[in-house]
Amino acid sequence: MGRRILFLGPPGGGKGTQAKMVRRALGVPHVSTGDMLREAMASGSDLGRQAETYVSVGDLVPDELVVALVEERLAREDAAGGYLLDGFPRNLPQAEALAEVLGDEALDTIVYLDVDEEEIIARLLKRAELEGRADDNEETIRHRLEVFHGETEPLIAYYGDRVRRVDGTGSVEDIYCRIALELAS
Ligand code: B4P
Repeated sequence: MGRRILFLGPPGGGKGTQAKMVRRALGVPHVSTGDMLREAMASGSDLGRQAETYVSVGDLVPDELVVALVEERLAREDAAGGYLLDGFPRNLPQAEALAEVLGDEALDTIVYLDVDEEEIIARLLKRAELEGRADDNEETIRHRLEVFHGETEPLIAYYGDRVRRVDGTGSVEDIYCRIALELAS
């Protein structure tokens, strides 16, 4: 079994950006619940329609939908040799569900990308201009940050000493080097 890594961090923390770089280096699949939900929304599937009402206002999509999505994805053959989870688990019930399905060995390293709120808001407003993502407006960004503090941040304590805190500010390349060092140690 290869590496089983989780990227944890605030919205706009750069999880997606860095996960794509690490995936290339390690050759494990990048499992992003945000990307999977956006694909479902773009396809207009039942799941997509259900997810849209939550994502568009910055709320988390109900656990049972996301857990089923991830469970199905991790059961595929390409995940047998490890994976890089991005954006899941995002709260304690999701972390407990993952542990129930795959056991305590579901994750070996948790990379926490640390970025302050001012920088996050600036990044996401810039992405709103470039990509026009529906959930990147100032009101929704503030709500996503509240959800992050209330629901996702407690995972840092839950995972304890498996968490490697990485400074998520600076150039994309510098951050990648910091992550690579943590993953090598
Ligand atoms: P996600 O897709 O996970 O979105 P995110 O948290 O905003 O993005 P990320 O941290 O990956 O940032 P990125 O690299 O793109 O989730 C979207 C929504 O889906 C959630 O709000 C929720 O509704 C739903 N959802 C997802 N997972 C769920 C779950 N498990 N349970 C329930 N609901 C779930 O970077 C952000 C921007 O910063 C980019 O524009 C990038 O170019 C820029 N950037 C990155 N690194 C930079 C750097 N070093 N310097 C400057 N800019 C940088």
